[in-house]
Amino acid sequence: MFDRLSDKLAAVFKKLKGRGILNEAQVNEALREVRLALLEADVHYKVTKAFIDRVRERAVGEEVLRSLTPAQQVIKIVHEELTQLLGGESPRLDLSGKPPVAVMLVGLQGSGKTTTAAKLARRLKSQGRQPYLVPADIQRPAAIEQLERLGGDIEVEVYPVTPGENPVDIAAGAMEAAYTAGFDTVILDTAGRLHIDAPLMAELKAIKEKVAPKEILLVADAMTGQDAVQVAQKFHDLLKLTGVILTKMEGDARGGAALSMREVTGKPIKFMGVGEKLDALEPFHPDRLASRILGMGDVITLIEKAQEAFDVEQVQALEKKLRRDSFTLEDFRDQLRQMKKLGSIEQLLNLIPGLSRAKAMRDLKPDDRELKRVEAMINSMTPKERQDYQIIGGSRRRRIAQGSGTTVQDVNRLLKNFAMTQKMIKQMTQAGKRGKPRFPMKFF
Ligand SMILES: Nc1nc2c(ncn2[C@@H]2O[C@H](COP(=O)(O)OP(=O)(O)OP(=O)(O)O)[C@@H](O)[C@H]2O)c(=O)[nH]1
Ligand SMILES: [Mg+2]
Repeated sequence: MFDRLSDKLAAVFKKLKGRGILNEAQVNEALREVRLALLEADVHYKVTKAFIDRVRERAVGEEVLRSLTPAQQVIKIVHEELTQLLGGESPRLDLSGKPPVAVMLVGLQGSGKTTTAAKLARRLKSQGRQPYLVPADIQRPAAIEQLERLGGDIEVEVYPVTPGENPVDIAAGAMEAAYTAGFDTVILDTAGRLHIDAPLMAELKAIKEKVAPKEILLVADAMTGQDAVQVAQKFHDLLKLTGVILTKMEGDARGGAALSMREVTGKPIKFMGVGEKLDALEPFHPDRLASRILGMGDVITLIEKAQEAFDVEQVQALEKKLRRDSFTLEDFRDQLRQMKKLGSIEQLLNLIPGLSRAKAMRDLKPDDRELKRVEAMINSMTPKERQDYQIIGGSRRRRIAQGSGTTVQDVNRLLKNFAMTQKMIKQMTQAGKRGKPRFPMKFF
């Protein structure tokens, strides 16, 4: 995400840091380079200019230049202003009021509305709400099926459209149905067009008037840069948006859309889509994204991801086992499963400060096939073997290999790795007992 912009800014600040004491001309020179980097990332030129002016005003002050760490101060100011530019506070969805509350998703064709509707439903469901998905899109024959399939994947009910129903009737009918069935959040997926046109807008307006959605969110493709901002402006003029969801942020979106959106439209970005899978939706946190852009990493998101993936009780149980020195192959398998849930290592590396620039590390993708093989081998063991791997001799190894479709060498390797892990854990927990900070065992 925003790799080029990050690289450019890193280079500017590296030069700045190398200088020690700074004068005004040097700060101005650095800001000129920051300006170019932003323009190249497709940030709106007016937004860029206003941003640089704000940073300059603060950065060339006496206090900064005469401080002992002027470069650090300048970076801090850029971080703060970037956070402001991205919207300052982390926005929330407003779902207050008498249920069912409607959330309406609008946007151009292919921007990700239907996928985002399902992602949002999944998220709200995990927060204890009862979402209801509504396909208010009869433009594409397959649109309804697509939402039904996605709803099936996340076990969220989808409003059954009666053939011939128009989108306004669908929206109204769905609100009724939600009320009767006790769903508290109605997520309306609407039709997209290649361009904003009058019939599309009239249809969306009619839906809005009919169901009075609490949130009207524009779903915009971050890859389209400035166009996304223009589109937002137009939708806002006609519909009065309450916020924006930027999709496809994980790719090589240059950043222009995210960085210009708030300043140009005045509307907050509430979420960002970071992949095609239904769990790839992140709340938009301006300060964290600013940190990521400046290569400072995003530790908070990392911790949240870990907490989501790791079952706290399971971790506590595991910790107890480690203390008692009884970490078995079964626990090892559980750990592997949790690792799989955590997502790709590549994604995680980007969140760790200092590591985000270590490009080489990004090739370190976890090999899903290898994880599966290991799991298969452990599954092929008897409970007794899993409790005590030392009893696994030659003939047992052959049986396990056969049962799991692997080779004896694979089994040998697994047992060797496991023995090493066990030893490592022992050292770690002993260090812990002596009062040294313990290594976060979740990540071995
Ligand atoms: N990489 C990536 N792909 C996404 C993201 N969100 C959506 N997509 C993909 O974008 C494509 C279009 O998504 P849809 O949800 O069908 O878009 P839509 O706005 O409903 O499209 P129409 O209904 O035709 O207007 C699909 O292939 C999605 O998988 C995202 O955050 N990242
Ligand atoms: Mg759609």
